[in-house]
Amino acid sequence: MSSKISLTRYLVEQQRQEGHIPSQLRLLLEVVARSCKSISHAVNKGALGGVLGTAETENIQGEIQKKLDIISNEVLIEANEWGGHLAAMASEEMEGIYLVPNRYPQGEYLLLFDPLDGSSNIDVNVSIGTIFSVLKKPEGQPGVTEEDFLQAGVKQVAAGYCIYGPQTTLVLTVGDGVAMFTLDREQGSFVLTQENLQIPPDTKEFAINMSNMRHWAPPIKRYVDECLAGKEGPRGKDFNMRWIASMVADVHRILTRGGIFMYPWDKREPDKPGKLRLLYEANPMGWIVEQAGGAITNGKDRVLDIQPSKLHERVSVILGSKNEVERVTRYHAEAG
Ligand code: AHM
Ligand code: MG
Repeated sequence: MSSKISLTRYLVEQQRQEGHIPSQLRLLLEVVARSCKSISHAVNKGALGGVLGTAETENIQGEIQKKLDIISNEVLIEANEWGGHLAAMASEEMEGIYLVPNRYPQGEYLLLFDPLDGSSNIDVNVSIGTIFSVLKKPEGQPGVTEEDFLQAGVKQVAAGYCIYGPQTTLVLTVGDGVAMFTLDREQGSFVLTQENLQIPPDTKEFAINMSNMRHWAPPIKRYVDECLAGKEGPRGKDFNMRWIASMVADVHRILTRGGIFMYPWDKREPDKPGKLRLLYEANPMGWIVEQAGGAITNGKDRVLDIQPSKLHERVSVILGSKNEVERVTRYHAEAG
């Protein structure tokens, strides 16, 4: 790339040329990016910033919160509440929705986020990230309710994640392909490093937590068994396996070089559809993957078509290289 294009310039040009980024949305995305920069600084400081370890609290899902989970949540709320671009926010770390206080102007967007995904990797210096999704507040009535957030993934107007790894990288879609920005620490700005990311339709790499194998449903077991059988098996090729246990990092790898990621339903918690959250994790990641030519299903249906019935709804996730996702989905159909 001859001249550096900052995130700000990219968004301004998108707004000008394509017209699909209204100015409130542009401001929103800039503020989210700025929040990610702050979170990145906190993550980088680690033990020196006193940010590692566990807080004394549990979130709504009954999970013990890490200090950085709480810090990241606060950073996103404080940065976004006053700009006039939002009506309300919802977070994996908060039980109910967060209304923009009356003292600030109300905007027309809703922001949803998993402030720090991959909590189990925080203290061990492995990549973690922030995932976000933007919806339009339904028109017609004043005020915002939880109902307003219960929109299918196809209704998203922007989605992205920021990965805090060896580099801090922001990946974004507004429905016109996927762009990647790398944080230039000296300049303090995100710089466009790749446009039009594409996930190859075929792959030889899968990502799943294999320790849960004995709990899986037969179609997942069948798919993974066939991968493990390698060249001698029905697939006729060897597969590699990777599991980082941060969805952002596992999906980022797939966006970079293809692959399939699965966190399927399993028998450990038979009444829950899966572990990952539909609104904060599956929908934004799913839209990014689709925008890059990949696919996402819950084994049966396209995840982005699911009508959510509650804020913290969970879902089974199979995403990545299109032909592999279709194969796993077909195995579910064949199993009846
Ligand atoms: P979190 O949002 O509490 O961090 O949980 C979600 C994470 C995903 O990033 C990752 O794919 C999964 O949980 C890892 O789960 P496991 O520890 O069961 O392998
Ligand atoms: Mg998460």
